[in-house]
Amino acid sequence: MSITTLGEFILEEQKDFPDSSGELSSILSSIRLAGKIVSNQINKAGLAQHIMGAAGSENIQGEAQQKLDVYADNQFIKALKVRGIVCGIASEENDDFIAFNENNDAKYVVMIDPLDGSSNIDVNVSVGTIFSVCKRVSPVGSPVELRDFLQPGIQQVAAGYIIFGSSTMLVYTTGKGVNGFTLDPGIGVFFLSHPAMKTPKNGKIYSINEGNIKHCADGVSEYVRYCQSDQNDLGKPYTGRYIGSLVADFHRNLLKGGIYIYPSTKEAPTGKLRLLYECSPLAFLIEQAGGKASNGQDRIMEIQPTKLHQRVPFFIGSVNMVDKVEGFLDT
Ligand code: P6P
Repeated sequence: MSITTLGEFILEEQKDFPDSSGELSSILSSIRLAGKIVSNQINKAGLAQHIMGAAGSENIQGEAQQKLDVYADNQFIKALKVRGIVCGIASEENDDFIAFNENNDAKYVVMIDPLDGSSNIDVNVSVGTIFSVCKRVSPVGSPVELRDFLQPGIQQVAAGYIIFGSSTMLVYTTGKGVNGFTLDPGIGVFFLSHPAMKTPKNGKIYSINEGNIKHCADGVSEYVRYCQSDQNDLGKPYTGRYIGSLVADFHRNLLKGGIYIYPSTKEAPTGKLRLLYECSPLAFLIEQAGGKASNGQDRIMEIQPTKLHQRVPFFIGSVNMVDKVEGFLDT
């Protein structure tokens, strides 16, 4: 089997891009670079935390130690800005979008959650980066505008995630299927390890924070009871798996089949997860892998964003499982 690196794969795929100037490839390469840098830091987080002084103190080089999610945010912003190919970024870590005024001639914008689930780092649980790429809608040559970011998921030209787990993997799509690359930390290269990823139409894993069950729509609790009963399509209870880290739950369900649910709750009436840089990119990926993503009734990819950090209820995974829970919500 040929050993394909992420770099070779990006170049190969670039031949089919409508914009063959290589800008999209350069964006993906920037994300690859920042991903390696962040992976390196995460893998020694425990060391930093417990041996090189707790976050907030000075590290051994005498630098102020940054929290890893701020650190990750800075790395992705730097990597995307320096190549002049992105005119602005919307990040979970920043209230407003960041305009790269020196890149007004660039055609793309990036939406990113630089380190989702970062509170899990202290307990050594997998975390992840989620990213989405769109072409700007404002005139090239002018400063980036809010409307460049408020685009529905169907306008994405690329989307993906990096999972920092037992290994670091980068999984992405440009609309021609989903491919996964695993980092060999010894040589700092991502290798194609999961070509043409497809998610099973059915699964037996459901991921939801069951502590919210009493505070969400009846259809959701009815679906959870269906999963836990012997009267479901499996004839036995599904497996409940909820890591509390979206990228980790999503990645496992993508590979094995399953559903992840973050519904609207009393605490989070419009859901907890963000449309632009969590739900839309993962929806692009799951649809490309043969799955489905909705807010319980509408396709995530067709929701028109109105705010940068807009939250939506999120049902994503195996198509038959999303259909099933939508049926319970419909009643
Ligand atoms: P809860 C992490 O904060 C996150 O955004 C996702 O990664 C995760 O799935 C979810 O929130 C966990 O939220 O309310 O169940 O703790």
